[in-house]
Amino acid sequence: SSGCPTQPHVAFVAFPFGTHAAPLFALARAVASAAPSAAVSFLSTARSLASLPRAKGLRNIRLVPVADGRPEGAAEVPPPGGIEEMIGMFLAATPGNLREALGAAAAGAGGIPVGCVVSDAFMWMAGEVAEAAGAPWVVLWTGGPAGLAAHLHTDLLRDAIGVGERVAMTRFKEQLHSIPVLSAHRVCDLPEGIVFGPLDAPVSCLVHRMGQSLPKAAAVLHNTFEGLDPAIDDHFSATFSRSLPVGPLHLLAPPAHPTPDPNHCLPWLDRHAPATVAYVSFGSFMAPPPAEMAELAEGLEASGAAFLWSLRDEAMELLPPGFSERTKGRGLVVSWAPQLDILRHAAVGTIVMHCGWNSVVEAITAGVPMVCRPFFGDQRLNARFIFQVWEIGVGFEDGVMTKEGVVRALEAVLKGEEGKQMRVKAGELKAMATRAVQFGGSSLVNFNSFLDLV
Ligand code: U2F
Repeated sequence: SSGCPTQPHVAFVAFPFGTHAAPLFALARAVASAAPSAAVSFLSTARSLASLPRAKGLRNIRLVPVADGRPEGAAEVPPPGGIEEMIGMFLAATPGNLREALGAAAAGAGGIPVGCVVSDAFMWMAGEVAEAAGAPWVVLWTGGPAGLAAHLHTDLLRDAIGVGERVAMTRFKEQLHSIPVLSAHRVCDLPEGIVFGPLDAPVSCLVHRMGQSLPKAAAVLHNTFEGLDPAIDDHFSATFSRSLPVGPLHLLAPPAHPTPDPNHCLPWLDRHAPATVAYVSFGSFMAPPPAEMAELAEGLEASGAAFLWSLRDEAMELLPPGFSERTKGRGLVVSWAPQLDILRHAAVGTIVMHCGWNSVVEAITAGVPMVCRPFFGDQRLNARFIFQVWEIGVGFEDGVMTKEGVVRALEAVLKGEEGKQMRVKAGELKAMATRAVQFGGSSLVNFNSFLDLV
């Protein structure tokens, strides 16, 4: 109709905790560069926006702060309840803060109203805000596909298994037959907050509500690629209006700048033979409990393998006394590492990890076998895919790291016949992932469908 603005305006709404905003920002950058005439607004809290890499060279992307729900002036000191309390305060401020930020986004874009809202899947309330504004709602799920399946079917799982520690414990080893796409998985693999753990915690309620809301979204995007798990692909296609795997996002929208390497990890790797180094990383905010840290350190030492360990500063003091001196030369411990570049380096033979989905996708696309020590959320489900279904990694007996377990795992992936097989299989998945983002590949085709939609 006359007076209707022709310039499209897409607003991205992040879940501003952990690494959630990063893959959504990669998607926003991809939209901004594929559609230079579109206005793109990226909404997150000021703290989260500050942690993002700059989208240099993209003039059509604007960062829009969302109120974090904390009292004025409290911004710099973390509350006593830590991240959980911050999440609680942020959620309490929704959806008002989102509505306000969408208004600010429209004003910032010269009055062009937001025509489409793309949110992190956690932000189900963005769907209601979008609906009220008459805009379609699209979501990005950043975790592993199995985790999404579990959240979609929380009610069914609760009926089939029962809830509470005792019920769940007695059925821990049972396979999840009630959800056919998860039949290789077990009750104990489920994220906490579904049948065991804090069912009423804010994040548990959030993801439960998310599972109920996602079928209403115009499309659900995933940071994965078609063919990685065909049964789950089909299940999501049947469940969602549109199910669009567009990953690996780090290949679809590569970082705009080379990642800095202040700790000189890459030159260090250059000095090692192909596929000999164990890279150790538990993601952005996870450190194993102190006793297990010590076991891991002893295992790395006893294995004789070269290792590169990304370990947050606060956790350094948990290393056994004299560890650094004794492993000097074959071990490098740094507080942050350019993980993508490291995984792609020929010297890296394995990653010892928590199975956070971003790292899993990064390791798959580098063809690197994994040693899995999952902790929470979707991580145990991801791990079972890795060592049981895709056979590109190993886990630990009883799920915890011991010195002997670490030695055995490294031996298997770095030196054994088993490790060679894993490398071959990981290489096949790597090829599949690479094809998906090339011309005519499924992720690129899906990304273009998404562009049409927004
Ligand atoms: C949560 O996972 P995390 O954010 O803890 O872990 P990852 O998904 O593995 O993402 C970590 C990212 O940080 C990068 C790494 C990944 O992109 O390359 N990184 C790095 O560059 N250098 C380092 O030294 C260490 C990490 C959650 F805990 C999981 O359960 C979810 O699956 C995940 C996705 O929703 O989010």
